[in-house]
Amino acid sequence: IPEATVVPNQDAAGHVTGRSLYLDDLPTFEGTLHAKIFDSPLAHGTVRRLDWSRAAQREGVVRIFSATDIPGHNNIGGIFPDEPLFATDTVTFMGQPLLLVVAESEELAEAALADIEVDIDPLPVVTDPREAFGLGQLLSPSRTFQKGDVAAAFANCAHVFSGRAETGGQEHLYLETHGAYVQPLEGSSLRVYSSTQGLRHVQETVAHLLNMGMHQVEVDVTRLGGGFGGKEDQAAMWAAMAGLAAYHLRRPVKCMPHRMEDMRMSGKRNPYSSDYRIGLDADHKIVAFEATYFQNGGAAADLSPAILERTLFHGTNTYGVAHVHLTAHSCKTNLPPNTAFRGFGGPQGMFVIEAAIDQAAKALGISTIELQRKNLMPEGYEFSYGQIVRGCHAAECWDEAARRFDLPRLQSEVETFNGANKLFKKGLALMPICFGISFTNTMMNQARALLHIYWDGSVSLSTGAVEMGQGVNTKMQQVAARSLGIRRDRIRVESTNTTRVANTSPSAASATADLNGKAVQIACAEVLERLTAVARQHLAAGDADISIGNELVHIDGIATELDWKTLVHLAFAQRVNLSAKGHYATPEIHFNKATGKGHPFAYHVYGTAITVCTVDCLRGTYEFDAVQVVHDFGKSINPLIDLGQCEGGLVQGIGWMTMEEVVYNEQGKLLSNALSTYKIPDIYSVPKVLDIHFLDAPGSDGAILRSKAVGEPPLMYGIGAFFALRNAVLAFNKNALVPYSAPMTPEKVLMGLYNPEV
Ligand code: LUZ
Ligand code: MOS
Repeated sequence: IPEATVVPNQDAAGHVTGRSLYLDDLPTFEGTLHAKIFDSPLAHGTVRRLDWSRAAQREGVVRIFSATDIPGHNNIGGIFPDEPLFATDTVTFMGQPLLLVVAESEELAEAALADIEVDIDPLPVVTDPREAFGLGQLLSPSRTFQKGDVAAAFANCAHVFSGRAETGGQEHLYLETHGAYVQPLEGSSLRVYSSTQGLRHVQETVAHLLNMGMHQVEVDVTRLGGGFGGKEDQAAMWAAMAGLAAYHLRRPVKCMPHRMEDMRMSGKRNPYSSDYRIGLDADHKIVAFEATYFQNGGAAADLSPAILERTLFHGTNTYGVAHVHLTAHSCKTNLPPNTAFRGFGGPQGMFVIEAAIDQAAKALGISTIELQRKNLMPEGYEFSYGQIVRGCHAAECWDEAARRFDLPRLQSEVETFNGANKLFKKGLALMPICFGISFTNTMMNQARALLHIYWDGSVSLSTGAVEMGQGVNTKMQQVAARSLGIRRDRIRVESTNTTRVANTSPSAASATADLNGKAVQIACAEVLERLTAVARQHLAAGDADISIGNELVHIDGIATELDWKTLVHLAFAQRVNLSAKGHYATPEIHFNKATGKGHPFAYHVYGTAITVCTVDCLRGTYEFDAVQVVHDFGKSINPLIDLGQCEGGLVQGIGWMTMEEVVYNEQGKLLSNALSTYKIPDIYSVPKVLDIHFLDAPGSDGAILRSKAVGEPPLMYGIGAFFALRNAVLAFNKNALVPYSAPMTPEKVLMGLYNPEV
């Protein structure tokens, strides 16, 4: 990254000095109470008796709330109203809230939980999606995407292979847990400080719970200590809890879980179990692909129906396939409702076709890499959902990666190493990605920005974007500074607040900088038009071209002495409006849910990763030697932030594919319920070499300043880690039985190495 292009994240200094404010750092209001949730100890059952009389008598306990205290709707569900805030007659997952204890301190609230008595008659617990499907337990109608005629195509294929692929859940493990802090305002209104990606859902949930209009609930977010999708929908519960108590008690209430409570009560990435069939012609072109996905949705819909749809959108990843038939079932199980997680069902879908291609290649005795490359989709390819690919960089990323990182040399190094070593084996795999940018629900692709220029020339900027460590505030500041032609430090990016920017879509789908950035551009352009009119008149510039750059007004590109601050003074003196609101809605996108056809994405993001790993064949442990990537950032406006997103995403993807194992027992109890039993990548487990090359590419009109969305796509490079490990195992034991079942933990590697025994 050339130094000239480095714009530091405006949060960097605050983060490293500990001065950045998170939810729990907000100054405490006088009279604040603390709320703790009493949650179900069983995953499924009928509530016979719930007795909190002893707990209510305890010192410091102010009140205990249950479903009967809700004046409005006992619902926190987003897409469907199928999820109660408090369970009443039936509990459907372990960790489901039953009561809320509110006390003078967190410790006192926590102590009172032990005095609550509950009797639950157990009902059968289902944790497996296929079993749930067999019982007809679906969260939403099943969905199908198709094009061509797979049945006929399979009949004519030279080679057909079928199999099963599975991916596990993933704990978000944002550094900052969930939480909300609610302050009663005058009348019955509330201000909600929330750690949420989705302010609108929080606002609506609290309002409807309390039978109020959304105008009586203000939501404010300064920043999150990470979200990763976990706070797209599920932050609403914590706000609803604190909101209910604050509403009744007219005192400020804070509700924040400890890490283990957060892990127990919140949903995770949806695990999937899928069946596939792949058909190739004699030339090894993939002609037909068919898949059935069983999504483990947990006990309520949450975002699972939308996640299910994105699985279908990405079912063929980067590959051109003439005949496609994909069916997906969202299965209802007795687990906490699973939810959005970086990639939003896309990674789960992509893993399946990668498994199918790998199986086909190995059965045919050809290289998986050859088969992948041969089938990369070309420009003009039509996806199963009807969108025609424009600006395709699939093959370009692949070929640039192969050339730049010398793929033949890497391959021969792996072979040489494996020939020379008995107890250590290396594996190599390529992972091409293609990720669609836009919310698949077209309605959500809108955003707004509010711009105030104060008369001293300083600027206040509000958008619907939530800063969660991804650097979006820095990007918003950059966009405004470029648009107005002024220094970045003149611009303050405000907290995200529903009274300044209403009806926000969640900061999600990698689209936050695009949507909000374009709204910023529109707001800036409006004020700029008024300011340049003032400048034109003041400088008697006639119809010459007026612009502002480097804080000075330019006439036909030549700087004048009129500076930004003076210009703003002049405009204010003339009573010119120095504020503007920008509204942006992504043009041209559409999608018909009934036919499964349309043009849902503004554009796609491409890239290819080459992963090399080394497996210790006595112990099953492994290391990643290198992940080398060519990624399509378009014309990055902030290469440093984008590089960080790419590195973080791919490491998170490697974690999902290798060491992160979400384990529930048959009773639906989360066993991987703490950082001692759930392992995420750390500085020791990241690849020794992480080399990310920026493809020289034009970006897209749909992207902010042609700088492509970067949040989610890199996560899917992690899928390469699974296949690299699997290849290393096969290098040790060519007959090893290693199912396409992620995560590939050291235990699974070890079992693969010696099954069957060598
Ligand atoms: N959230 C959502 C998302 O509501 N719709 C989407 O399409 C999406 N995609 C990725 C991540 N979150
Ligand atoms: Mo997300 S999975 O973009 O909240």
